[in-house]
Amino acid sequence: MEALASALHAAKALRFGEFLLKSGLVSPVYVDLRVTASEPSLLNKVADLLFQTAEDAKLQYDSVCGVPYTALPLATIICSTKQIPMLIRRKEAKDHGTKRLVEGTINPGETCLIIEDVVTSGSSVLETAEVLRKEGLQVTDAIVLLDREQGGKAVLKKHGIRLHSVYALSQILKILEQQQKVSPEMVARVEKFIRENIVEPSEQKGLAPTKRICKEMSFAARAELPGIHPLAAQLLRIMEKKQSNLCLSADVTTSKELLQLADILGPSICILKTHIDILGDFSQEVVKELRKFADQHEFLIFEDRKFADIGNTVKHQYEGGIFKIASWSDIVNAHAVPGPGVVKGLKEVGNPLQRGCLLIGEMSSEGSLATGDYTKAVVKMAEEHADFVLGFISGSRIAEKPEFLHLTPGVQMQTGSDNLGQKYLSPQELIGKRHSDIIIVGRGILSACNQAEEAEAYRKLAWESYLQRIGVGAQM
Ligand code: S5P
Repeated sequence: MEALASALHAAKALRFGEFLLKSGLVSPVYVDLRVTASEPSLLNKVADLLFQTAEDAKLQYDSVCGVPYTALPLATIICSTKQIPMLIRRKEAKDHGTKRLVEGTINPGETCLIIEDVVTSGSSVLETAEVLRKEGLQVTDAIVLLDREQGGKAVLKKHGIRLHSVYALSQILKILEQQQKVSPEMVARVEKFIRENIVEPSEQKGLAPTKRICKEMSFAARAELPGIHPLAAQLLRIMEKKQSNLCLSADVTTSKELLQLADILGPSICILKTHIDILGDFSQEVVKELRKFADQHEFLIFEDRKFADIGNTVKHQYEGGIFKIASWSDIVNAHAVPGPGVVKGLKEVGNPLQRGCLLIGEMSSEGSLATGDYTKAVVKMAEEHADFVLGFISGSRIAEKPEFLHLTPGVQMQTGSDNLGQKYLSPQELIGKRHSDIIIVGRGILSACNQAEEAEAYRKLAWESYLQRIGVGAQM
């Protein structure tokens, strides 16, 4: 056990430092057993220990299935050396031929043992178990090399699977500390991280464990991410400083009202969103004044123009015309429906001016067509143009990368809808549960008798929901 721990550390299958996980968490430990594929003797040792663990637990099983992909070679070695039938789970069904999700001979009623490299939340083991169970197999036990002790065992237990691990993370830490490969300070950091990031079993019966990430990156930490768009970093710093993740949708039709809102509500907001083409008395003077308030009260301006044409046309719409949007608006947004040309066109104008763009991934209106694969394609487009796209308009977090900001409209304390299909959810739901970053509020504030007080109420609710989400707020 000690020798293998040391070999895993030497092979960099276990690393210590700062690692940005897919979830946005920064973890002090990173486990990547894929590297063992290039070290045959290590792979054999791992396979042997996995098998021994099953033997020690006196498990009875008819076949073995490795969770794809890292555990596939491990299952292969076990099955080959111990002469046990193997089943191979496909990640996706073949789109031609047999469309099987599991390859190998399936005898319904037989028991299949699952092999996995690392368990965190237990979701990968569960997914494989679910596929096997659908084929009529029994799944009662899983063997894992390393249990990160973040709640996966309890999640699996809830779904009728006993988890047996060769190592628990705390054990391996102790071994490496004794071998003086990891400092006591690092051990304490990892232990703290593990304690604070426990996944809880889902209340409902079903596949996915509740994605309850107790601690995720703060806005301040995200502002410092190496690849972040400078405007996103500026916005995140403003949010942290003003304790505001509120964007005011200033949907008014006169310049006077717009400037009054900017001045009076300015201190409560991080962004003021305009529909500049609904002003009946637009002039360049009003946007000049608006910029002054933006600088004075420290908020960004977001012209909600929703560009949706070919690159050459949007370039002109962004730069020229009467509005000259690029000259005064920090942020604009665009539909992805024309394809990447729309972003490329806007970028030609926006990038030299250090502007940024949000892509519309989802909409708050009833019957919106921006869903499913369309939304996924929007995320991909954003990733390919991250030098200009700083995030999304969406109903929830749609991209994993913490560099991207998520702004959500359709927000009121009183949930429901208007008579034209706008749907409203609460700030707590959107920030706390759907992991959006910024709420966009229009009529919820504009129709109040005291708009300043109402804006403050929305700011506080959204900010407290954020604090609670990152694990530093009071229970709400
Ligand atoms: O999906 C969307 C996208 C946007 S940008 N749904 C929206 O409502 N919006 C905008 O957010 C909309 O154009 C309006 O300016 C604001 C919502 O206003 P409210 O009065 O319904 O809060």
